[in-house]
Amino acid sequence: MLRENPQPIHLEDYRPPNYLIDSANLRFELADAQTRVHSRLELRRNSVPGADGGPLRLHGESLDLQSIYLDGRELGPDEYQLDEAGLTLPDAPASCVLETQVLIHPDANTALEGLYRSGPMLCTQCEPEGFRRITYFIDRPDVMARFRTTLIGDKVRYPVLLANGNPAGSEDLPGGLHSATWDDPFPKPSYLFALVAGDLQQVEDRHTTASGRLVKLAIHVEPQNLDRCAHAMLALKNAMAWDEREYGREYDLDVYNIVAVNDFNMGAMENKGLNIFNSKYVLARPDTATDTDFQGIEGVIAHEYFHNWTGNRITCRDWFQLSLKEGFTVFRDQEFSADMGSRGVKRIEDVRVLRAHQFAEDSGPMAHPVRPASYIEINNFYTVTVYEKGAEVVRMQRNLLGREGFRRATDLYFERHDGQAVTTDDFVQCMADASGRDLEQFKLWYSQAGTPELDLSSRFDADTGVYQLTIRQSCPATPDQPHKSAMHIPIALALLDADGNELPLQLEGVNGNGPGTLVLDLRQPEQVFHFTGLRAEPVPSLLRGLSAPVRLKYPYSVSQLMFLMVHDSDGFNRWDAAQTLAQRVILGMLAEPAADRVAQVPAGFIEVFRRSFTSRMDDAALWAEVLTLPAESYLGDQMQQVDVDGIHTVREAVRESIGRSLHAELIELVQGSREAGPYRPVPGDIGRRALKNLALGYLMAAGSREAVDLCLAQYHERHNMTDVMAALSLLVTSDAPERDQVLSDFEQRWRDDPLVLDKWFTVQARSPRADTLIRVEHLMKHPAFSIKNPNKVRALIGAFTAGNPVRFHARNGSGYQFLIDRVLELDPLNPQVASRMLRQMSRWRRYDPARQALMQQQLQRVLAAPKVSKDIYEIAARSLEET
Ligand code: B3K
Ligand code: ZN
Repeated sequence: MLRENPQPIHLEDYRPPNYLIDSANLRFELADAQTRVHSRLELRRNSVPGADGGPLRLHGESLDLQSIYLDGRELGPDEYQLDEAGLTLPDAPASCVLETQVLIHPDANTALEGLYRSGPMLCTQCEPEGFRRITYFIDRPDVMARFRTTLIGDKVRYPVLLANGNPAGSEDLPGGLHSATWDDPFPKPSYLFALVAGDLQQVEDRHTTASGRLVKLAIHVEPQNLDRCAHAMLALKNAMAWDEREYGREYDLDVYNIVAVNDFNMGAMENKGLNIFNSKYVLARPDTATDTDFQGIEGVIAHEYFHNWTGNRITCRDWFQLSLKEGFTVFRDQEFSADMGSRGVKRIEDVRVLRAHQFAEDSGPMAHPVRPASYIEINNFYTVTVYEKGAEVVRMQRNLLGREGFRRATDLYFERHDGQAVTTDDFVQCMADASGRDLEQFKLWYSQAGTPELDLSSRFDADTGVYQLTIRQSCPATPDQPHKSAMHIPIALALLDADGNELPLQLEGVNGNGPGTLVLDLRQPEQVFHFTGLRAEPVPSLLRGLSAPVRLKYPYSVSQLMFLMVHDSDGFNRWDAAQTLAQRVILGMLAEPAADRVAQVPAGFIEVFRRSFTSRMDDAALWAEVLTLPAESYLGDQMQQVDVDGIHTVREAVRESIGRSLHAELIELVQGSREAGPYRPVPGDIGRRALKNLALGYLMAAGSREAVDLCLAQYHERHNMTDVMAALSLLVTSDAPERDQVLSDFEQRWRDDPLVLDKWFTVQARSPRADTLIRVEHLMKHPAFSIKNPNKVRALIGAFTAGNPVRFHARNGSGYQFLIDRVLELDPLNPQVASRMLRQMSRWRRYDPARQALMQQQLQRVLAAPKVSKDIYEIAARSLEET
């Protein structure tokens, strides 16, 4: 907590560490209230150029130092200096052994960083800078040590004792204690350290790697959850096989342990050989988890597994390079999920997140490059830009190099940098060296913030058969970057004939382009491309699969959009055309006087929906995406000034209109898609359920009693949680007299199940009904709610502030006040979660003057509060900075 304004740390100030740690020998005497940590570090002065020659400095925070020995001799208080951030030894020799003993207090640790208690277990979270809350250490990722860890604890309280690496012995000790030792042969940074101790049971399996190594896999959970691990285990095995096949990467230890905990600040953590997971991303049974949950588990299990190579074997030199591991690993998990399920739909889901959250971040006060240049609190930079835009930047390199070229480049990366802590430049260098391509200009994607905009125009000359495409690029200013340079942007496109066939592409000056997709290299602010040999004017299918994270403007006509929506051979672009069309309809209506709006849903638009709902059921999942209207927050983002209420009203009117006009077709679709047979989270079934529940949503929007009955039937049938939640959330937002009854039925049924009850909190917090805030405040007093549990905070408070624009932005400012009250309440307990919640206010300049004033006032409260964390200070200060 702060006394004066904290100062930023800059990438340009990076210096190599002046000491390295070769080995770390740790011994934990575990107890919930107080744990004693013995540490023995072998240190040596770093001789690389640039490392400064200053004294040995170790990080340490909130540690109660008991003793300190240097090369076997106990140091007196005048031989070292202690401050609130660490320990300095002015006279340490060039090579030495440092032994310390500290006391730490897991039970009192509400920040969930370092060693803390979650229900029946002790566990850790060290990334990025949590290890310094466990013991004194040089806690930065470019200091990689070999760790050996011994855990000692009560046999009954902590029957299971886990740490990184391979098991290296265990024994019974007097006094009801036992111990286990773990040895990790791979040098690693301290952020990858982990331990878990508790009363857990495990689901076991095994995997034999391509080269024949047998790996024991185990998922450790509280006993009541043993029947919810099968999906996570399957995902892990699939991920292991996929990484061997797609990247030639094998697992390298004898065991792979996963532990599910209920109190966790984010999704999961890739600690070497001992992943710790938010239980939300492990536990699933058909009656407790939705299709989205099943897919989330598959993706996150894979993500953490993939980190073993992209993050652990090769790690980041410093935290500015975070996207080196996160961007690449997100790209890898996206591709894995695409291979396991429906590729087109996966891309749509990923782009939806990118556009809704990353584009928004990139155009607001928190905009930063994929490789940030400075930060106050690094925890604030685990962002959609570092993760999702970072993944897009890797994807573009794959697009530029092609599949095989990219594989050669990643092979080179793994070979060249194994065991090292490196930078994003090192990564791009491997891409360039393996392919012979010049990627210097491409590197701007890492250092330049903001979403580039492409302005396209075309001209067809019927006489010569030449189609001319002009592309202009620009990028809006972002904080600290008023002027932008032209980027290297891969643009995938196809030209379609009147039947939707891809035409042969002959790009002037380039040989050998066949039919299909061509990737253009845009490097200049403006470039003109000529396609020759065309008989008629084609319809361009542009930026296929979103080949670059940019905004695209092209003057499509409504009929061209309708054509692409149905005929584009690129499924992603079919969806994109539908989104553009829906956006035009909704924003067009919004521009009309309010009184005339409802009647104006264009008939043609409804017709497209009718045809789509009734004709194209071959790829239901894709059609469910195509027929979903853009989200309110995304629509708001397209406006000069967000009209919160207008968007909600018009979007609902369009939904109502679809529901009313297509009543018969939708009823038929819903009735024809009833569940038969056991639940399976496979693409075909997921798609069918998605389309059915979308149809049900349109029917409910039209207020039909038949729809209410269908929802009630689906809810009470309880075939699977996807259908139950779809029905429940529709009923909750409706005026159906049964709504409270259904809500309390759900509550009774699941009152002892924290993950399922989170869903119950969320549906209520998201309801656009007028009394939602009152309900949310009331729910905060529910016995199952706790502000100390991040999942509960996200499920209730986060769902309201981030998932309910029309109520959060209530004209009287009550939503803003509620959020800041919660942020200030949370900050002393858990600054990371408080800071995440606060981000919702950062884009206050996008709203009307009255709302701006209210939000500004609330943000000021954060800066005026007597003691706040660096985390929330940085968000509030940046949000309020003059532009
Ligand atoms: N690497 C962790 C994130 C740690 C976040 C710390 N605030 C999870 C992941 O990306 O896999
Ligand atoms: Zn990650």
